[in-house]
Amino acid sequence: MQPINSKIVTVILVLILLMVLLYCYINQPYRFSIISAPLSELNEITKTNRSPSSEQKAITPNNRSDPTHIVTHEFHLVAPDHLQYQQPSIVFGRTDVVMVTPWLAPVVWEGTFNPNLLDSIYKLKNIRIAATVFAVGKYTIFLKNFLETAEQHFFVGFQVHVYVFTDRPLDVPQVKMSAGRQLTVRSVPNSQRWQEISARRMELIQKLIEDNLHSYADYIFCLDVDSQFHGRWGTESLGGLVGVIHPGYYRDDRSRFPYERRPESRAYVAPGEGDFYYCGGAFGGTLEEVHLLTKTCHTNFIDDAKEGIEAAWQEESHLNRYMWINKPSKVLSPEYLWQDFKPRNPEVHLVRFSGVIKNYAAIRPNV
Ligand code: UD2
Repeated sequence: MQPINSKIVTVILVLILLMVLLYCYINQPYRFSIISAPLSELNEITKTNRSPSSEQKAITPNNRSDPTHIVTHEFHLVAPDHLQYQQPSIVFGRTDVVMVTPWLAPVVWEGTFNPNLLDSIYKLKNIRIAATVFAVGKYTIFLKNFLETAEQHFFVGFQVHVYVFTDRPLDVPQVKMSAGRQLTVRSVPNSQRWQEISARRMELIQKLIEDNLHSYADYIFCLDVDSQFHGRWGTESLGGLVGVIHPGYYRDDRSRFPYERRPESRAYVAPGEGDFYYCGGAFGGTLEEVHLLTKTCHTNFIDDAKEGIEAAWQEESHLNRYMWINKPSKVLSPEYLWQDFKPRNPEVHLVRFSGVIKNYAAIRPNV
């Protein structure tokens, strides 16, 4: 009888050990993300999982005090407990616009999100936003308005680092910035062709991310300087890869989109293809996604140039080709880049950011 008893005890002990191991495995933080996320997301997990602020410690879910339990992954949205806000509905809401793409990315319109809720969620993550803006040659005249209105509307209350790329650093205006916000000026050469200035942005943004940003920002937005903010642009715009629908074409059939139509170009989009026409003047997302986008568009632009081809709308054409294949995980409606010369359409309840009216002949180095 004795050996049988000890065998039973051993089996029971092994079973208990297995159950403990299973329990630990199930409760391991990030288990699902780490196993299933692609490499770029893994980088993000590590990078954004830095020590929490005192605010984070205080409101960590389930009152856990161990900072390793704070999940900062983009797709894990933790709201502070006891936050009061209007009850959401899945049967009432805007009916005049489409709020989701066929690949189930949200399309952001005024009235489709709760700004306070989103800000509360992202405050816990202690996020940092980088923004790039190019002001080469006479385009420095747009900087003051751009920077001043960004202070009033762009990620207010969050850590923001604006990078101004210019060939005229002395012309960058002094703009008073709130706590947690800063501006860096980077020198770039001028060019005799506006097409080159516009297109070179992809390469310089790629380099900025590689050289400087990895430990300083979580998200980046790349914006045209001849623009101004009028309304909130904030946490509702965050996503992996973020595209902005161009205000000029969103009611048109795709056959009218000004995609690059020559098959020889790497920016080519064939007839009957393409989802939306996206702006070159505003795009963004996580550092990893924007790095891949800018690197791909820059490489394709250079390879086209070697074969004597320049896409119809330079980097904007390459960006449109890229986003046809690599679907944005969030799409911003034309509220996020309107044009001042265009009367507001009824579905646009709020213009948040818009291109100012400009005299191309007076400000570009070539026509
Ligand atoms: C559209 C796009 C722009 C770009 C361009 C095609 C929008 C609203 N705008 O604008 O992003 O894709 O088509 O190339 O989607 N710049 C200078 N100095 C110059 C010329 C350009 O700094 O001499 C910079 C500046 O940041 C400017 C940007 O390049 O905002 C784009 O140039 P643009 O505004 O002249 O191009 P535009 O209006 O045709």
